Amino acid sequence: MEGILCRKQEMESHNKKAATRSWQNVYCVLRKGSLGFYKDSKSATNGIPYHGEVPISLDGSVCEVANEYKKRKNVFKLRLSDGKEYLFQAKDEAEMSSWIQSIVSS
Ligand code: I3P
Repeated sequence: MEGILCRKQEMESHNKKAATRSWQNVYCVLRKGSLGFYKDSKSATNGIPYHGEVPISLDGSVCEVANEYKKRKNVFKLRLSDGKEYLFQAKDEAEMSSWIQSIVSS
């Protein structure tokens, strides 16, 4: 699965808040067990990562609706085993659900 999501990093590790906290549109590519970030679909095709970011491993991650986040709609949370935490905003509820389902089962 792939597509544009708006992303905010909340945590850098278990006890450390992320330094860069703004929302950014990123083109997300989900492949077996990993999620890669790109500026757009063309960069994804060319394999040029967003700000040089290495795709994140989804092993041991938790992905669920971010019910506690009230500022935006259709936001889900991804918590990695290393403590990194991201919020992602999808364009609607259906898109949010398919991302969550795909991430959970990847
Ligand atoms: C952040 C930006 C985010 C905001 C975050 C700010 O500032 O305004 O939108 O998160 O608040 O730090 P900057 O663009 O200067 O990095 P929310 O949209 O969730 O409020 P936070 O530090 O309280 O997470």
